[in-house]
Amino acid sequence: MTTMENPTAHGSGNAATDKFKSERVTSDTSVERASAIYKDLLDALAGIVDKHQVTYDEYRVLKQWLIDVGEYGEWPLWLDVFLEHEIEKVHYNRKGFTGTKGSIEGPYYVPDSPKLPSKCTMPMREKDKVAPPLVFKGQVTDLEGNGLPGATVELWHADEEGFYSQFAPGIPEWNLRGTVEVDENGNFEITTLEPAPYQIPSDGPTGWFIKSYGGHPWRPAHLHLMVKAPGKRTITTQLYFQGGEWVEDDVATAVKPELILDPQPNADGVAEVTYNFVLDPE
Ligand code: MBD
Ligand code: FE
Repeated sequence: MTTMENPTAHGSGNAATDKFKSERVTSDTSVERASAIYKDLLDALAGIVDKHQVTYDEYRVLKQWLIDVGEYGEWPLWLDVFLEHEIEKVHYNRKGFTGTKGSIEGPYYVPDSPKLPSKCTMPMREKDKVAPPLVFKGQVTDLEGNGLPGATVELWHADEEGFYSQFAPGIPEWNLRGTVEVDENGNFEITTLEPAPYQIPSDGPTGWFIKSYGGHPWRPAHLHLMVKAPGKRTITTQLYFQGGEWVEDDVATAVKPELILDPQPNADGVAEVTYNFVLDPE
């Protein structure tokens, strides 16, 4: 593979930025609330400069890095890795959810993935099948345990090399993405692949940032999910794998103990796991 074909920070970052720009972004924040938030933001920045006696050289390096993040299109990546987990915590705490735990969406969700029946195999290439197959099944219910027949389970995840379709070149548009329509009892059974741990692109400003504080760029292997049902609150979450690398040390701080799967071989010797999604009322 040549460098051109590699999903560089520039390529995947710009794809994530373009995707975000195509979404409608508004908030009904009041002027009073905006004023309070901006004041605290500026106070926090001033406090850091004062606490660490930040120099002019350091200030210029910061300015250059901020410009670079924009030019590489990496703001969706940087923000989702370092800030979204805190936003997600506030979101679910404020709304008092008691159903399945959420986790961050990350930069690589694409809406309107092709519909798949309740028992299905995710779209994948022959070459993806070097990864071990995974049977992922369960039921979508309300808080009382009643199956929700109108629910959908949107699933998206990286391939065996850690690449997401539509954000790395040369992958079919909807590879490892789908919207699964549950059956009349809210059940689904999806055959997919066990994803590999994910490395944040390290050849761009987010990667330089991580290196410069002596961190690592890894996320544990994960499945992304968005579960919806009429009249219910949508859950955006991720599922991880027991004992997997980086589960205890996710660069994006997005693992919760309730979201860790422990698949076991089924009668065919294929790793299988059941996970039920419980949705709060709207
Ligand atoms: C990912 O796959 C991801 O899930 C997050 C949160 C950030 C970067 C890449
Ligand atoms: Fe991801």
